[in-house]
Amino acid sequence: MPIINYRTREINCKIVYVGPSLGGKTTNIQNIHGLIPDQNRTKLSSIDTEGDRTLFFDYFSMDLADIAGFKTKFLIYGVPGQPYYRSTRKMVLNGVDGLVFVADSDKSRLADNEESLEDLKGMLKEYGYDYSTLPIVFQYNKRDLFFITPVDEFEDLLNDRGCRSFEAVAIRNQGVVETFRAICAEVIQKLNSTLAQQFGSSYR
Ligand SMILES: Nc1nc2c(ncn2[C@@H]2O[C@H](COP(=O)(O)OP(=O)(O)OP(=O)(O)O)[C@@H](O)[C@H]2O)c(=O)[nH]1
Ligand SMILES: [Mg+2]
Repeated sequence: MPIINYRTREINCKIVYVGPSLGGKTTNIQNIHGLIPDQNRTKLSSIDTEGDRTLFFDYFSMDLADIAGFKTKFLIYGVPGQPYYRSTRKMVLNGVDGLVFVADSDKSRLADNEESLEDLKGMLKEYGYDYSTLPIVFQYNKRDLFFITPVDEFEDLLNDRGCRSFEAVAIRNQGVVETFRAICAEVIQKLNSTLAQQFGSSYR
């Protein structure tokens, strides 16, 4: 549920990149951040990293156009994928409005993808969020590698809800924007129906 501040007429929507460690979450976020004009976004803070591994989280915010007279922002987060950092992941998931699950296509990481999704579902349940209705988009990253999990197998194993999914090579910026657009569209669609419920359909 987005945070709607009626006094300041602001809406904040939180999008969180999740998935196994080294799958490419930070790479996605860096590329998206790089494509947004400076005046429409904050700096990217990749708090506490060790080489390629996020130890705390990645974060920036971007301004959208006004929606129904509310100044609307997207807050973009990337969690640390390493199993050890569960409590940080859970904290970042608090108040999530949309998820991007970045899977690692490297065949040897198949079980890590499944474990990461199970871990995610567990944390959402602990918050009382309904996984079956929360906007989520899947990204099958690292399609440039030689031994990769076929898309059909990923769809069977991970995408049991039949959500939108994209193949990507995030280091080459392929599939990154498409994935981001898809989750933004879903979050905005849900926001519109929330606003319609609160103000009636006349708010548009
Ligand atoms: N071959 C290949 N490597 C990639 C791709 N995307 C990211 N990488 C590399 O994979 C490594 C990990 O990427 P990150 O974006 O840091 O992964 P992460 O999901 O943020 O990892 P954690 O922070 O540990 O959870 C880096 O060396 C990236 O350059 C890709 O599409 N193909
Ligand atoms: Mg990272």
